[in-house]
Amino acid sequence: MEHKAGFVSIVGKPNAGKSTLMNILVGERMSIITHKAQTTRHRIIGIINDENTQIIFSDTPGIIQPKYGLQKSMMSAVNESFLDADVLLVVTDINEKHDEADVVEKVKKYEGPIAVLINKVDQSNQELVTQKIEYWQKELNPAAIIPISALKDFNIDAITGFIRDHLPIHPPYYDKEELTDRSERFFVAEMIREQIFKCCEKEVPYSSEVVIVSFKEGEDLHRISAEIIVERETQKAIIIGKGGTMLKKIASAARFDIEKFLDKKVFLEVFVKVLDDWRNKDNYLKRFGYEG
Ligand code: GDP
Ligand code: K
Ligand code: MG
Repeated sequence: MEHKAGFVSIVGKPNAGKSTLMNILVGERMSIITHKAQTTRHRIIGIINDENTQIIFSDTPGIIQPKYGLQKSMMSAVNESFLDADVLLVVTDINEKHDEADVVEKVKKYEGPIAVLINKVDQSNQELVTQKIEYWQKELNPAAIIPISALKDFNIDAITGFIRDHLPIHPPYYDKEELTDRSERFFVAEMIREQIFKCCEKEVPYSSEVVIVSFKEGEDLHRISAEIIVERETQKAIIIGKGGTMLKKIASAARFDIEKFLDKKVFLEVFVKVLDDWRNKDNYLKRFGYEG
């Protein structure tokens, strides 16, 4: 049997369930997931392998109209992910109230096989499923429309089946032991960022970035030092909290996840720093790994 390999992009609106899907497909907690929109900022790849196949998934930020520099960079990550995709997965929330003309417009430019995944069917009914299938058939006429629940692990095999059917014959692109192209540092930073999303309200998570300042691997313990970057002093005060309680909460929850992820005891220090308006400054965006 010839080896198949290829790139699969996961796109769709914010909160459709792209990161949840990516994680269940890859079987690792790789992309950060929260109920807030715009949590995923970078393009993240996750890889699954078996003897004759290698599927390389890209999770992407949700499709929106960009308003500031960071969002522009996020949208170029989405555009970029279309280019090398062999298969495109368009994730849509079955209970999405807004029309998805922006999604349709973007994905229409893609010429390869598309599967529309109607997600969160656990929160819906057959009638609505039928209605949504008709909508997507009319708007996009994709190669497949698959009702799924990423959260409840429903119909996920149908997705991998679709991908296998459409994957080109190609040798593996990555070492078969590799799960992702991202470093441990990246995931550690993401786990801290996830806790900021969970613990803080409104603008604060969106204005925050996490930088790993040092990562020292020890025999029994990893020593990790991180900085949370915010845009204003007021945000810094919120993240630190009264008597440092908020920062303690963020750091200890993050440490719990990081220890599980690294399978190692971790000593985690977290500092908070203000960089005025960093989301609109190219030099900072570059430094934090957002390409223009
Ligand atoms: P993304 O912005 O598209 O990456 O969406 P996320 O994966 O971050 O998920 C957004 C929210 O939807 C989270 O609260 C998820 O737990 C939830 N979610 C994702 N998939 C499902 C699903 O199949 N069913 C239900 N009920 N909730 C889901
Ligand atoms: K989200
Ligand atoms: Mg996401």
